[in-house]
Amino acid sequence: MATKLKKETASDLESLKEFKKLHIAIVVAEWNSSITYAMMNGAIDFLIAKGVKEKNIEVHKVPGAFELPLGSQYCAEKKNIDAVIALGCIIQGETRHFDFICDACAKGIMNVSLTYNLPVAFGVLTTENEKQAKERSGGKLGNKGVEAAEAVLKMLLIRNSTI
Ligand code: DLZ
Repeated sequence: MATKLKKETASDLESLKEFKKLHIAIVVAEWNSSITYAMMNGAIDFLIAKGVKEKNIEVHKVPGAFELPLGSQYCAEKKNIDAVIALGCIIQGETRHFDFICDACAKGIMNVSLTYNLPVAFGVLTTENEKQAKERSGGKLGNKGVEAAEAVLKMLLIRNSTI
């Protein structure tokens, strides 16, 4: 059975010792790894800063963003996992690959989240080029890996304030 948090409001992220009990899985795509690993490092640092224990954060690598839904499902099936953070970076190329991968990835991750009733963050950049991706993975526009990590913590708080 996954850990139960005490009831807290979603805006109360600063001071939650309950985060120490959480087990979080990060599923990260190896495609565009200079980007996705920067997102992963941002997510890990954020979780630890909020009180999640490093030993309770597990990282699983999948080949590309197309594999993120199944990788997330493998993690969601594990009874001790409280939330999953899926991280990827899909960069527009010359073919229609981009559209198919984005679409499959987004729908697949949402399916896992709803099927397993578990927060599964969509930390996937869908950019026109590498420059835009760099700006969003620790550059001037922040780090979407951090935002994905924040999203799952907030969803766990929302879950515990509604049940
Ligand atoms: C094939 C492919 C392409 C063209 N582009 C990307 C990308 O920008 N980002 C990404 O994460 N993965 C890409 N892939 C790989 C697919 O996600 C997938 O790994 C392969 O099609 C094998 O199923």
